[in-house]
Amino acid sequence: MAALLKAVLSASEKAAEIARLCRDAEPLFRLLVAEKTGADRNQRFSHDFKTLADVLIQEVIRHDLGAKFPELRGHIGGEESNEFTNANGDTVAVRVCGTVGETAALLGSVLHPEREAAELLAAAAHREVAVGDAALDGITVSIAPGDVAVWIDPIDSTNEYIVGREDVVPQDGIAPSGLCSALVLIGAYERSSGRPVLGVINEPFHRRHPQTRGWQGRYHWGIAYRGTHLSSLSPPPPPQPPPRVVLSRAEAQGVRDALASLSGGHLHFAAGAGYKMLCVILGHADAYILSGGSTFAWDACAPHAILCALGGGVVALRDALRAQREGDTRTPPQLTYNRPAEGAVGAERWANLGGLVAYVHPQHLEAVLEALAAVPGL
Ligand code: 2IP
Ligand code: CA
Ligand code: CA
Repeated sequence: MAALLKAVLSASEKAAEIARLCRDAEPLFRLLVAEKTGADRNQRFSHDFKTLADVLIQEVIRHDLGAKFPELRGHIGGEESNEFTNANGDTVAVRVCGTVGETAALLGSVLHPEREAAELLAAAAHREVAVGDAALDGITVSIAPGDVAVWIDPIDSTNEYIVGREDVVPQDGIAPSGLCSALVLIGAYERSSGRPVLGVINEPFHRRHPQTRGWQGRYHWGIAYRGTHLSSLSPPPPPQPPPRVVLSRAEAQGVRDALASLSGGHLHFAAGAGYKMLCVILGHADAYILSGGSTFAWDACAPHAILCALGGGVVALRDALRAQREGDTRTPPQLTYNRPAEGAVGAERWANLGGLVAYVHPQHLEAVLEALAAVPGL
């Protein structure tokens, strides 16, 4: 009875289709290009449009999950607010309406005069997307929707999505940038404990079909719920030292240097917080380390659930280092997703302020923490 998993996978597939549509359908792509070239007159409009793609995807996921599981309504959060100011200065709350015509009219009021774009998006929002995945049939774990809440990042790595480079060559399986790092992330966490329990990562731009040249996506999932650990991915092979690490290009020099010594001088850099966690999930890297607070609950929840399903996890870097300095030898606590940061406002309430380490093997987490112990400022 993997009803929740099936619903989240279907929602992620629909989200991926909308993400591909916005790149492939001419009237929609024009708006993305307008964002890139930044022609003055279009700038505000295209910025709004870009946000609209994100907002609409989030609203579609929220709508579809809430329709299937009324217990989830009011417990589905995400990166985007659904409030939009159109070119006339009117505020519009973007949502999926009862009919495709109503949704098209609502989107039309945001995208005016781009009616065709509004109609394309509305049709995609109302399309039935079912996941025919035989691997799901044997899953018996049942997660009560009333016990969980959901975080959505409708498009992670928006910059790469807009720029849309397809020619970036992966190094050791890790693409340093490019469209493939744009991902849909949907994670569920237990309301009472805040622990991640179910995660889906959808890669809308996994590869071009060799013949048709159309985009082919793929998804990965994991469940770590009350002692049950299941994933679409095979368990990782035993750990091999030294850990291979992946970092943001924004990472500070002290952290880079310490990790370079740890990993034999070879660091990987990639765009997208979700993509870097995916690299760990897929075994292309052993750890993703971020020293700053530039990720949020919606970036980490879905990958974290998959990492837990594989025996790994995500911890707050600064808390883990502090515990280590105080001589605490226990495994550091995992990130949780149900409590906002005290005193913060807006998105910052949900920032992972203490940075993070994502890993599969606890031995690699230990090695990373040891390597970073003496970095000034951490
Ligand atoms: C971003 C995105 C960025 C990432 C940042 C996230 O989310 O994943 O790529 O920075 O932390 O918050 P970096 O690439 O340096 O890791 P979004 O694209 O959804 O804003
Ligand atoms: Ca993000
Ligand atoms: Ca995003």
